[in-house]
Amino acid sequence: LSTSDWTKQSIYQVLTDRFARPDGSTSACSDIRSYCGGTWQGIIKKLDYIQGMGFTAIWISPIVKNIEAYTAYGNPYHGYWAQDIYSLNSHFGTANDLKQLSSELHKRGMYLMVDVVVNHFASNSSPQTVNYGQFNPFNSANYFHSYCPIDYSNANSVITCWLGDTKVPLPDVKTEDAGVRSTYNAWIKNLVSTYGIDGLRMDTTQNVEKSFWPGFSSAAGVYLVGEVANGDPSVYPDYLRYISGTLNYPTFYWITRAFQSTSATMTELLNGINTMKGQMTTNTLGSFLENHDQPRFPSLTSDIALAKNAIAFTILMDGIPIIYQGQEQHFSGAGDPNNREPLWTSNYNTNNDLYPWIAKVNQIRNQAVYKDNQYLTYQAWPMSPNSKTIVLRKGFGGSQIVSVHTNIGANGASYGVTLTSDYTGFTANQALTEVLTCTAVKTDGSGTLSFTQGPQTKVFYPTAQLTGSGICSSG
Ligand code: ABC
Repeated sequence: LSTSDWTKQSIYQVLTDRFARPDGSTSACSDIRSYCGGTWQGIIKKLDYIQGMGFTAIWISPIVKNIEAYTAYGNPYHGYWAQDIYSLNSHFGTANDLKQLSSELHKRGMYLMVDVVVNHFASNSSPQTVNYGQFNPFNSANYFHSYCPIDYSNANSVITCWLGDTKVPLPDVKTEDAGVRSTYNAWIKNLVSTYGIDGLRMDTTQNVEKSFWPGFSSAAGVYLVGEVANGDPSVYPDYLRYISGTLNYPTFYWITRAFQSTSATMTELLNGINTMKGQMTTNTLGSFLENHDQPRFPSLTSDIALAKNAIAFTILMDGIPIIYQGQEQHFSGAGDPNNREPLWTSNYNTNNDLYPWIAKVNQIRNQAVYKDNQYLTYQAWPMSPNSKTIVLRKGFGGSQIVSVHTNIGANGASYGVTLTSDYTGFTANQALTEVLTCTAVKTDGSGTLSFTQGPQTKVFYPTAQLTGSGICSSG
């Protein structure tokens, strides 16, 4: 699937071992640092749950065979500790299971993104005693940089030194070597076609030299979203010259800080978005509020109104929304591995606060994309009518979404907001729907929109554009 086709999608991040067991059992996992039993067959059985929230794609954990060892950090249930890239991780299923997952997704018009690691392999040993013979295909020390721990103040060290630590070192592959590159390129080409993979999430993008990516991308032939784990927006424009997209880490930090507390202001988020959009096209970035590496948002605040605002903002801003499994259940695990709760303990509840909320926000974004093929090319225009509120306009006049997000929290006092037509693009006496409550509203004779803002996000959209969508019962 091409980059422009991916910009239309909405992605649900699945941690394969923690999403669903194939037998549907929901008993607790006895060791959160070991395999808990989720598989590709488990995912297949729960695709309705994912699709019911309006997602059009899933991103799954790395699929290759990992080391079989109970290390100081447990087993590689997460999939990032490769040993043999030509075999699959049998804990997750067979080749046929993975092909079936891909074809079941495609039957639904959905897409498969696979997490891929090229930067390193893993070893349950000290860095000095790695047995390179266990790796396939890079089965000797010649294929790896010699050991050094990463010094983050040194750019070359970030690329050539080893991630992990002395308990579980991650031997760093010589991705600059021509032979290694051609092996990886042939491998990814084959992997993508064998399993019908539509996109790749590239692990540790910052830890591989940039010149690796163009050749790998063209061999893969699909959209790549690179994990640039960096809060500094200034590094992104250059990455986008080498790779089709990246995760939007800077905005992740800003959204988190804007919504994690009722005493925060919107200034950093507002300025950050304006800075980024001035430097790059942000539509191919992956927007997220949570992932399996960061403390979950509800570990910072239990206020569900703040979670709802932050999630809606993530979905409606520029870029491809990515929601990490468990967000819809308001899971609150903090650091790794506590942020990797098995989802089945929720019994896949669809009648809570957040599951239908995410569904509605995805649905209105999907509708806007469907109605106007220019919707995604419009770079969202943020505006802050007061320090507690950020408004986002996305879309050209006639089919724009204007969403209003606040951090006053569940117990905050309502207040009035007025948005003029030179910002919103709404016209005089235009019929709008606030789609999260299905409330009809109208602009005044000069196109101004006035409303009372409470703790929840509001999403305004032209009522005429809802016809046929089923949203707010428009038939
Ligand atoms: C295991 C244990 C942990 C233990 C650790 C030493 O070993 O579980 O409890 O603390 C996988 C597993 C992990 C496992 C690791 C290491 O492997 O999932 O459970 O941890 O064995 C990706 C994946 C991640 C994965 C790997 C490794 C990479 O998403 O799940 O981890 O394949 C770096 C990498 C990044 C990586 C991340 C975890 O570490 O670049 O690719 N994620 C700074 C650096 C970043 C660095 C980050 C985290 O610290 O710049 O490069 O990411 O340490 C902002 C700055 C950022 C800064 C942050 C902290 O602050 O702008 O630059 O990031 O303000």
